[in-house]
Amino acid sequence: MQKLIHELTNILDAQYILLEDQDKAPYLTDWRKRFTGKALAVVLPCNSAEVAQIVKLCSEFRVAIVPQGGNTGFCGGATPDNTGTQIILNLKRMNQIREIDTLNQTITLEAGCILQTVQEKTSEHGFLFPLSLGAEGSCMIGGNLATNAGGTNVLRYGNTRDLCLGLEVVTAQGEIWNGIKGLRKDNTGYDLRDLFIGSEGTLGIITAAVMKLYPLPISQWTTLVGCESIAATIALLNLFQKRATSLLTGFEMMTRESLELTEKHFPRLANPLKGNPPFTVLIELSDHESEEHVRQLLETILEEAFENRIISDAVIANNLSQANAFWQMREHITLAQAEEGANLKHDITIPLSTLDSFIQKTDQLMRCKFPGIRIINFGHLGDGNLHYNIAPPLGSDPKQFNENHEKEIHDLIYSQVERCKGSISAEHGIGQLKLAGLRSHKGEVAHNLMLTIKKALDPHNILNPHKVVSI
Ligand code: FAD
Ligand code: 2HG
Ligand code: ZN
Repeated sequence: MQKLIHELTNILDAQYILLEDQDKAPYLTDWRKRFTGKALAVVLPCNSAEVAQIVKLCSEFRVAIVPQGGNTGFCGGATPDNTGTQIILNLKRMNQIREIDTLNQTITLEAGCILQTVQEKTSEHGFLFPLSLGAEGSCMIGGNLATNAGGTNVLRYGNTRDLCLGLEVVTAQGEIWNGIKGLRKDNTGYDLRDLFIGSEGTLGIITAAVMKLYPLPISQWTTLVGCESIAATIALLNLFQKRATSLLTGFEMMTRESLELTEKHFPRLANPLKGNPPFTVLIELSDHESEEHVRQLLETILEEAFENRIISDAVIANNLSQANAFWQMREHITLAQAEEGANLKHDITIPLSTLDSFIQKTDQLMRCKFPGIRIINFGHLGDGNLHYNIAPPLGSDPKQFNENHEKEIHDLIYSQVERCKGSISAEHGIGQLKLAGLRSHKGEVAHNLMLTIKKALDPHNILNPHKVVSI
């Protein structure tokens, strides 16, 4: 391995090859502190040519590479194993915006650009980059593409995949595939771009991308609404979809238990709705016409919802800071769970038509089998995406509880997901966390096709081995 390290110094300045334990430490543990690994080195290339040379070298030495962006992923995809033989290739130095094309409404940017920086830069040019998620201050575009991240704007603008027009990728052989094109139509054979998106660093290293931009809305209105049942939240969603159509840009659901936990750790973010109703929905409308137009529309729809007894309470944000506070309350549920201690996450999608049945049945089974557990259920209801997370009973030791019950809890919840024809990963991916469950969830045929693709593109298994699929 000394020879590999020596040859790396022919590619990168020594300061960008981290070898000391204290220098490597920040890259070795995931955001949730669920996985910790060891690494031979952490390398920090600054352009695609350097990435390609590193991959070529690692391929010759058969040394595995773990690509890493902001290290905010939830499935341990960016964490190496504990052999100390893998190299972490972090893309944070590749953070240049190459071009903003205002006529084509696209941005060409490098993988290490931080999402929030991209949002800010595009907004300075009068455009919206619609990808938005709680980790936007630290996650990177390459990581977003590699996980096909979702977030809070999916119901209007789609997942990261839907925002991407072109990619530049370093292959497992250390070649650079230049797919940097800003085309909205391109039917020239197999879709390589879509193959790399969502592949979590197992098929190639994304070094740059062309992403779509949209006009900035003139006005946005945010409201919090109380509902007594999940069926009512779905009826409300359908009402907004019908009346507001494409103006509906956010529809997030939070249960009473989720917001109780947020209030416990962040008292300033208590639910402003009286009595913290069983279900609180955060709704956002975005308009390109005028402030009056969207405000009136919102009020009309809420009136109809009150009349039809779909909602029991509503509060409309009066200003930007109140709207931000509503969003913070929503986004702090994850942070409150982290403060509370170890928990079990289930990032699932269920068709809206069976969501009510899923929640009723799963809640009932879970509470009966594990008395005292707290079901921290919230998520992007507009996409049928629940974060059906489980916090251990108050007073119990979270680590011990999870050790004793993790498998049983996952099995119970995922069996209900299968019953309802849902997905065991809506937006966070597979990584190492869900590797074992993928085969049975996808079925033999789909799983074998995935293995075939992995073997064909990465025959020496050097790109993020034992993540997503294991060959
Ligand atoms: P990392 O965590 O560094 O990596 C994730 C995976 O991508 C790994 O498998 C890694 O090997 C691979 N990878 C990274 N960069 C590259 C590259 N350039 N080329 C190839 N492979 C690469 N996710 C959502 O989908 N929706 C949410 O609403 C959401 N909210 C979140 C809120 C919080 C508070 C946190 C902490 C996380 C949240 N996430 C969410 C999860 C996470 O932010 C996303 O998965 C994000 O896309 C990961 O980006 P990253 O740069 O941190 O990637
Ligand atoms: C969100 O929607 C993220 O806030 C995190 O996807 C979900 O904490 C979670 O489980
Ligand atoms: Zn989410």
